[in-house]
Amino acid sequence: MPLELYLDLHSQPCRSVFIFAKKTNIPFDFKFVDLATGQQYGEDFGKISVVRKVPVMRDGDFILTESVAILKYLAEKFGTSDSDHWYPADLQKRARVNEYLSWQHAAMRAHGSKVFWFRAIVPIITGSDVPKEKMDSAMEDLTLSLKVFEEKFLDDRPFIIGEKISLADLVAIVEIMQPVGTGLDLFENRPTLGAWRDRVKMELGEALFDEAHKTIMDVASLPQTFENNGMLEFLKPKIQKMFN
Ligand SMILES: N[C@@H](CCC(=O)N[C@@H](CS)C(=O)NCC(=O)O)C(=O)O
Repeated sequence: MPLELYLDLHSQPCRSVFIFAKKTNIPFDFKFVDLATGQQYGEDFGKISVVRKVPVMRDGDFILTESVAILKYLAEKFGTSDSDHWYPADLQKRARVNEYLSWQHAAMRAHGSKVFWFRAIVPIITGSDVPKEKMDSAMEDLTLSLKVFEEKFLDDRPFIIGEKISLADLVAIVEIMQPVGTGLDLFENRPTLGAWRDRVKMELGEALFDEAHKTIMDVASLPQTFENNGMLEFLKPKIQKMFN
Protein backbone atom coordinates (compact mmCIF):
# COMPACT_ATOMS: atom_id res chain seq x y z
CA MET A 1 0.00 0.00 0.00
CA PRO A 2 1.52 3.38 -0.94
CA LEU A 3 2.10 5.99 1.65
CA GLU A 4 -0.79 8.40 2.26
CA LEU A 5 -0.23 12.12 2.67
CA TYR A 6 -3.12 14.23 3.97
CA LEU A 7 -2.58 17.70 2.59
CA ASP A 8 -3.99 21.05 1.60
CA LEU A 9 -1.47 23.05 -0.42
CA HIS A 10 -2.67 26.34 1.07
CA SER A 11 -0.63 25.15 4.04
CA GLN A 12 3.13 25.77 4.16
CA PRO A 13 4.06 22.56 6.04
CA CYS A 14 1.93 20.58 3.57
CA ARG A 15 3.82 22.11 0.65
CA SER A 16 7.20 21.10 2.10
CA VAL A 17 6.07 17.49 2.51
CA PHE A 18 4.44 17.45 -0.94
CA ILE A 19 7.51 18.90 -2.67
CA PHE A 20 9.91 16.59 -0.86
CA ALA A 21 7.92 13.44 -1.68
CA LYS A 22 7.58 14.46 -5.33
CA LYS A 23 11.16 15.61 -5.73
CA THR A 24 12.60 12.43 -4.25
CA ASN A 25 10.16 10.18 -6.16
CA ILE A 26 8.46 8.73 -3.10
CA PRO A 27 5.18 7.18 -4.25
CA PHE A 28 2.17 8.46 -2.30
CA ASP A 29 -1.59 8.92 -2.42
CA PHE A 30 -2.57 12.57 -2.14
CA LYS A 31 -5.47 12.76 0.33
CA PHE A 32 -6.92 16.24 0.05
CA VAL A 33 -8.15 17.80 3.30
CA ASP A 34 -9.97 21.01 2.45
CA LEU A 35 -9.10 23.44 5.26
CA ALA A 36 -11.24 26.23 3.80
CA THR A 37 -14.36 24.08 4.27
CA GLY A 38 -13.31 22.81 7.70
CA GLN A 39 -12.79 19.21 6.62
CA GLN A 40 -10.12 18.84 9.32
CA TYR A 41 -12.91 18.99 11.92
CA GLY A 42 -14.97 16.24 10.30
CA GLU A 43 -15.44 12.73 11.62
CA ASP A 44 -13.34 11.08 8.92
CA PHE A 45 -10.26 13.20 9.50
CA GLY A 46 -10.71 12.80 13.28
CA LYS A 47 -9.99 9.10 12.80
CA ILE A 48 -6.66 10.01 11.21
CA SER A 49 -5.56 12.71 13.64
CA VAL A 50 -7.01 14.20 16.79
CA VAL A 51 -4.63 17.13 16.29
CA ARG A 52 -6.88 18.10 13.34
CA LYS A 53 -4.11 19.76 11.43
CA VAL A 54 -2.34 18.92 8.20
CA PRO A 55 0.01 17.50 7.07
CA VAL A 56 -0.46 13.94 8.27
CA MET A 57 1.32 10.89 6.89
CA ARG A 58 0.11 7.31 7.01
CA ASP A 59 2.59 4.54 6.26
CA GLY A 60 0.68 1.27 6.74
CA ASP A 61 -0.55 1.33 10.34
CA PHE A 62 1.84 4.11 11.27
CA ILE A 63 0.35 7.59 11.41
CA LEU A 64 2.59 10.61 11.87
CA THR A 65 1.74 14.30 12.34
CA GLU A 66 4.09 17.33 12.26
CA SER A 67 5.75 18.27 8.98
CA VAL A 68 9.30 18.28 10.36
CA ALA A 69 8.87 14.78 11.80
CA ILE A 70 7.32 13.62 8.52
CA LEU A 71 10.12 15.11 6.42
CA LYS A 72 12.79 13.46 8.56
CA TYR A 73 10.92 10.14 8.50
CA LEU A 74 10.69 10.23 4.70
CA ALA A 75 14.34 11.30 4.32
CA GLU A 76 15.50 8.51 6.62
CA LYS A 77 13.22 5.82 5.20
CA PHE A 78 13.77 6.55 1.52
CA GLY A 79 17.21 8.20 1.65
CA THR A 80 20.01 7.15 -0.67
CA SER A 81 23.56 8.41 -0.99
CA ASP A 82 22.37 10.69 -3.80
CA SER A 83 19.68 12.24 -1.64
CA ASP A 84 21.79 12.45 1.55
CA HIS A 85 22.08 16.23 1.23
CA TRP A 86 18.41 16.68 2.21
CA TYR A 87 19.13 15.44 5.75
CA PRO A 88 22.86 14.71 5.83
CA ALA A 89 24.37 11.83 7.77
CA ASP A 90 27.30 14.14 8.60
CA LEU A 91 26.87 15.14 12.25
CA GLN A 92 27.47 18.86 11.89
CA LYS A 93 25.58 19.33 8.64
CA ARG A 94 22.60 17.50 10.13
CA ALA A 95 22.87 19.70 13.21
CA ARG A 96 22.71 22.79 10.94
CA VAL A 97 19.52 21.48 9.34
CA ASN A 98 18.06 20.82 12.79
CA GLU A 99 19.15 24.25 13.97
CA TYR A 100 17.10 25.93 11.25
CA LEU A 101 14.13 23.58 11.71
CA SER A 102 14.10 24.35 15.43
CA TRP A 103 14.43 28.12 14.98
CA GLN A 104 11.85 28.59 12.29
CA HIS A 105 8.71 27.55 14.24
CA ALA A 106 8.64 30.61 16.49
CA ALA A 107 10.36 32.95 14.02
CA MET A 108 9.92 32.67 10.24
CA ARG A 109 6.79 30.51 10.43
CA ALA A 110 5.12 32.48 13.21
CA HIS A 111 5.93 35.86 11.65
CA GLY A 112 5.20 34.95 8.02
CA SER A 113 1.90 33.31 8.99
CA LYS A 114 0.81 36.34 10.99
CA VAL A 115 1.43 38.68 8.06
CA PHE A 116 -0.44 36.24 5.80
CA TRP A 117 -3.45 36.13 8.15
CA PHE A 118 -3.42 39.90 8.64
CA ARG A 119 -3.30 40.61 4.90
CA ALA A 120 -5.39 37.77 3.47
CA ILE A 121 -7.72 36.26 6.07
CA VAL A 122 -8.54 38.81 8.79
CA PRO A 123 -10.03 41.37 6.36
CA ILE A 124 -12.33 38.68 4.92
CA ILE A 125 -13.59 37.67 8.34
CA THR A 126 -13.86 41.03 10.08
CA GLY A 127 -14.76 43.05 6.98
CA SER A 128 -12.02 45.58 7.73
CA ASP A 129 -8.26 45.97 7.46
CA VAL A 130 -6.01 45.14 10.38
CA PRO A 131 -5.18 48.35 12.33
CA LYS A 132 -2.00 49.96 11.02
CA GLU A 133 0.01 49.65 14.24
CA LYS A 134 -0.72 45.90 14.42
CA MET A 135 0.22 45.42 10.78
CA ASP A 136 3.42 47.46 11.23
CA SER A 137 4.40 45.42 14.25
CA ALA A 138 3.78 42.13 12.38
CA MET A 139 5.86 43.40 9.45
CA GLU A 140 8.68 44.41 11.81
CA ASP A 141 8.80 40.89 13.25
CA LEU A 142 8.89 39.36 9.78
CA THR A 143 11.59 41.78 8.66
CA LEU A 144 13.72 40.78 11.64
CA SER A 145 13.28 37.07 10.89
CA LEU A 146 14.28 37.65 7.26
CA LYS A 147 17.35 39.57 8.43
CA VAL A 148 18.41 36.73 10.74
CA PHE A 149 17.75 34.31 7.91
CA GLU A 150 19.97 36.21 5.49
CA GLU A 151 22.73 37.07 7.95
CA LYS A 152 22.96 33.92 10.03
CA PHE A 153 21.34 31.06 8.15
CA LEU A 154 22.53 32.00 4.66
CA ASP A 155 25.47 34.30 5.25
CA ASP A 156 27.46 33.90 2.01
CA ARG A 157 26.51 30.27 1.34
CA PRO A 158 24.37 29.18 -1.60
CA PHE A 159 22.13 27.09 0.70
CA ILE A 160 21.71 26.84 4.47
CA ILE A 161 24.16 23.97 4.98
CA GLY A 162 26.54 25.02 2.21
CA GLU A 163 26.70 23.92 -1.39
CA LYS A 164 23.63 21.67 -1.36
CA ILE A 165 19.93 22.13 -0.75
CA SER A 166 18.50 20.52 2.41
CA LEU A 167 15.22 20.16 4.29
CA ALA A 168 16.04 23.48 5.95
CA ASP A 169 15.88 25.40 2.63
CA LEU A 170 12.66 23.62 1.71
CA VAL A 171 10.95 24.48 4.99
CA ALA A 172 12.22 28.06 4.68
CA ILE A 173 10.98 28.69 1.16
CA VAL A 174 7.42 27.43 1.74
CA GLU A 175 7.07 29.72 4.78
CA ILE A 176 8.50 32.75 2.98
CA MET A 177 6.12 32.18 0.05
CA GLN A 178 3.05 32.41 2.34
CA PRO A 179 3.06 36.21 2.74
CA VAL A 180 4.35 36.52 -0.83
CA GLY A 181 1.04 34.91 -1.88
CA THR A 182 -0.76 38.02 -0.56
CA GLY A 183 1.10 40.22 -3.06
CA LEU A 184 3.95 41.23 -0.75
CA ASP A 185 7.25 41.14 -2.63
CA LEU A 186 9.67 40.12 0.10
CA PHE A 187 12.47 39.62 -2.42
CA GLU A 188 12.52 43.23 -3.58
CA ASN A 189 15.58 44.98 -2.08
CA ARG A 190 16.78 41.68 -0.62
CA PRO A 191 19.23 40.44 -3.24
CA THR A 192 20.66 37.67 -1.03
CA LEU A 193 17.18 36.31 -0.36
CA GLY A 194 16.15 36.65 -4.01
CA ALA A 195 19.23 34.86 -5.32
CA TRP A 196 18.71 32.05 -2.77
CA ARG A 197 15.02 31.74 -3.80
CA ASP A 198 16.11 31.39 -7.44
CA ARG A 199 18.62 28.66 -6.53
CA VAL A 200 16.04 26.77 -4.46
CA LYS A 201 13.50 27.04 -7.26
CA MET A 202 16.03 25.74 -9.76
CA GLU A 203 17.01 22.81 -7.53
CA LEU A 204 13.39 21.82 -6.94
CA GLY A 205 12.41 22.41 -10.55
CA GLU A 206 10.26 25.32 -11.61
CA ALA A 207 7.29 23.14 -12.55
CA LEU A 208 7.15 21.42 -9.16
CA PHE A 209 7.70 24.71 -7.32
CA ASP A 210 4.85 26.35 -9.23
CA GLU A 211 2.55 23.34 -8.88
CA ALA A 212 3.00 23.41 -5.10
CA HIS A 213 2.51 27.18 -4.82
CA LYS A 214 -0.35 27.63 -7.29
CA THR A 215 -3.08 27.66 -4.62
CA ILE A 216 -1.30 30.13 -2.36
CA MET A 217 -0.69 32.48 -5.26
CA ASP A 218 -4.49 32.53 -5.74
CA VAL A 219 -5.63 33.56 -2.26
CA ALA A 220 -8.03 36.03 -3.88
CA SER A 221 -10.49 33.12 -4.26
CA LEU A 222 -10.61 32.44 -0.50
CA PRO A 223 -13.36 34.92 0.51
CA GLN A 224 -15.90 33.19 -1.70
CA THR A 225 -14.87 29.76 -0.48
CA PHE A 226 -15.23 30.81 3.17
CA GLU A 227 -18.61 32.35 2.55
CA ASN A 228 -19.93 29.39 0.60
CA ASN A 229 -18.95 27.04 3.39
CA GLY A 230 -20.09 29.01 6.41
CA MET A 231 -16.51 29.30 7.69
CA LEU A 232 -16.69 33.00 8.55
CA GLU A 233 -18.39 32.53 11.94
CA PHE A 234 -16.19 29.59 12.71
CA LEU A 235 -12.97 31.53 12.10
CA LYS A 236 -13.92 34.60 14.17
CA PRO A 237 -12.74 33.17 17.54
CA LYS A 238 -9.40 32.26 15.95
CA ILE A 239 -8.95 35.86 14.87
CA GLN A 240 -9.90 37.17 18.30
CA LYS A 241 -7.21 34.98 19.85
CA MET A 242 -4.66 36.46 17.45
CA PHE A 243 -5.39 39.98 18.63
CA ASN A 244 -5.15 39.12 22.33
N1 LIG B 1 3.56 22.25 13.46
C1 LIG B 1 2.65 21.69 12.49
C2 LIG B 1 1.70 22.77 12.04
C3 LIG B 1 0.51 22.22 11.29
C4 LIG B 1 -0.51 23.30 11.03
O1 LIG B 1 -0.58 24.33 11.75
N2 LIG B 1 -1.31 23.10 10.01
C5 LIG B 1 -2.33 24.08 9.69
C6 LIG B 1 -2.23 24.52 8.25
S1 LIG B 1 -0.72 25.38 7.98
C7 LIG B 1 -3.71 23.43 9.86
O2 LIG B 1 -3.90 22.28 9.51
N3 LIG B 1 -4.65 24.20 10.40
C8 LIG B 1 -5.99 23.77 10.53
C9 LIG B 1 -6.65 24.37 11.71
O3 LIG B 1 -5.96 24.89 12.60
O4 LIG B 1 -7.88 24.30 11.77
C10 LIG B 1 3.42 21.11 11.30
O5 LIG B 1 4.52 21.61 11.03
O6 LIG B 1 2.94 20.16 10.67
